[in-house]
Amino acid sequence: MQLLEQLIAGPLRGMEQLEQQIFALRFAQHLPDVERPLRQLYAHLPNYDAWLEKLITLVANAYAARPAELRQRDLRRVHEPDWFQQSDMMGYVCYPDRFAGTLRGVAEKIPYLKELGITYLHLMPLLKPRPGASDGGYAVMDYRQVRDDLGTMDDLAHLAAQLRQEDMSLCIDLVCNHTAKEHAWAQKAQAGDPEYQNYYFMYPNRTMPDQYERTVREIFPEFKSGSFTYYEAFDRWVWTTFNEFQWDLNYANPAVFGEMLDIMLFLANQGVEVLRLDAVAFMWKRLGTDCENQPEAHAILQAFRALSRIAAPGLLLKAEAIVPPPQLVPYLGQGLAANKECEVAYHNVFMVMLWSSLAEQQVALMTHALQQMPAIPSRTSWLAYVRCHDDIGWAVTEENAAAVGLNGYLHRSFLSDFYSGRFPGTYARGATFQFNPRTNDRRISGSCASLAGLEVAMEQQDWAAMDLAVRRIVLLHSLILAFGGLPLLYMGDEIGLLNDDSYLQDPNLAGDNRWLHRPMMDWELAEKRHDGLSVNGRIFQSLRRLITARKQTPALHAEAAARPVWTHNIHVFGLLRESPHGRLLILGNFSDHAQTVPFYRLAELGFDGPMRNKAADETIPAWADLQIEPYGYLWLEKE
Ligand code: OTU
Repeated sequence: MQLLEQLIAGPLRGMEQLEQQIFALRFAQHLPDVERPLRQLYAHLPNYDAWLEKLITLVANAYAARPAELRQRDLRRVHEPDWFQQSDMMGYVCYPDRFAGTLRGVAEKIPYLKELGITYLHLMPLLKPRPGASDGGYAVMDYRQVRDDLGTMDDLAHLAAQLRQEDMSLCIDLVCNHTAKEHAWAQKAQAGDPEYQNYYFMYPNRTMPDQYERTVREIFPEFKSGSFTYYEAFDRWVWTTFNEFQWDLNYANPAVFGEMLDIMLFLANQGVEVLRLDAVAFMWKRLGTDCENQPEAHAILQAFRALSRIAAPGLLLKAEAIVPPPQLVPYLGQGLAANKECEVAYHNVFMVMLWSSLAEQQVALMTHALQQMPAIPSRTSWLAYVRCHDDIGWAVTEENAAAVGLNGYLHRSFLSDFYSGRFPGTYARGATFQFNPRTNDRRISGSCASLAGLEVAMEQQDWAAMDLAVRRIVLLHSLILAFGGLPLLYMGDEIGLLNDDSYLQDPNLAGDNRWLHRPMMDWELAEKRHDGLSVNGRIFQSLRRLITARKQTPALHAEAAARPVWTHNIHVFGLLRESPHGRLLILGNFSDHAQTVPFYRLAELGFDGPMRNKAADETIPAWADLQIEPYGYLWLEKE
């Protein structure tokens, strides 16, 4: 407690007594959760106690610097901790430049977002990237500056305030696993400063890199082979998991942890409410392992959370870990850390299964795979999404495939063939990303609409095919909206934007076909959104109706478990939601033919008699078998 007195006499000196007391309260409340992971990470180091004091002082400084309006919002969040789990939450993800030119431009588009019912805006990487190729901004050279052409840090804070006015929360990326090699730390390391060389993993020869490379995965095998890069200028091998210009940070060095925490709190004080922590699985390296999902990576996140709760408890942490379910779920906290790690995480498996079911027109694999997912802590939530800026990697395990009579390897191959347009008769148009000849792994790029068949249908002027493509797009979204987590709509999908190959003209982008599905927002096309007879208007209006329906369905609160159920029709996916707010049966027909769910099965699940279909706001007198149109969907609630 001596430290607390020092803080009150120091950084918190100018604050009102009540504000100081609030700090003291949070400090006492979160200290055990701060100390547990930090001891695990750094207690063996000399000067650990002095370092910890400095760290807490940093937190106190951030608290003192936090604008009053944000401190008030913190209180609101603490009083309503489930705000991000509620059914009125709706996310939108876009590149600020591609959506609206600049941050000021984004502010001008707030009415458009409101029209869609958006309450959460994720702006793709916007902190100052290295010049030239920057992996879409995931190579940051300054975390305290905004990308020049987008605006300034003040513009960002202003935009956050404008969004708050409209009850929208701002999310941005924090690329915490690596920096650009142009970052000031990396520059000092290159100049030979041993203090900063210890911010990264640098080796004088191949001894260690060779040992590590025996067990680590290659993430971008087409961009470069191996996880290390040799630099002649300073004669070192540097750990570069992703691109050559992205240097992995060394969190075994407590200075790195402190720097990143300071940056987090700085961004939170600009009004950022959610930080998407990039590539968190890779934050700790251990010889003899794949260097992913190590216990220490979790400890880092837990410590980030507990410390940020003291200064800015309104801040949420979002884990970006595209890893198998048993490794993924712990990012939401497990055991002692349940509810005490990240609040939200991407549900990659659900996304993959949506596309898998669509290609197969069958739902056995999705039903089984989702049934295998461990439960998540009550105060956390999945992010449910159809598409994002990245490729789709076929996260289908051998076990799950085998359980439903499929061969995992062949099924993954089929999916790659189907979505790259190679499979005979496929409607999809996409591209292969990062072919790995050693595993035959082929990930897929392509926009939602193009993968769902809209591009081919438009080219062929085939109206029936266009209709089916629209139905597929809406079906997938109806499921992410009803899943119960926080749904994320990816920019342009609401108007069916197609693949865009203009990236091939830009030498900084041409080598990375993920840009195929990162188009410029087409505002002219968006004008058609009210024209229900146009393809684009049909998609927009269907999604908007569904978003409205979601907001009016409190049973979609994320706290309730969603359990996949067999519908006794192999083409129809069923999801049962049991919530204190009510029971819902979500149905989705993945086939291009009408399907029937037998009455006896509905009755078994407790869904017989008059029901409300919340997705279309209609009453269904289900005393007989239920007919579902091609790619149709229902959100059933008993009257
Ligand atoms: C993330 O993705 C970003 O979403 C990508 O856009 C970046 O290129 C990358 O990090 C580097 O910053 O490999 O294919 O398992 O968890 O971290 C996407 C790897 C990726 C993923 C993820 C990575």
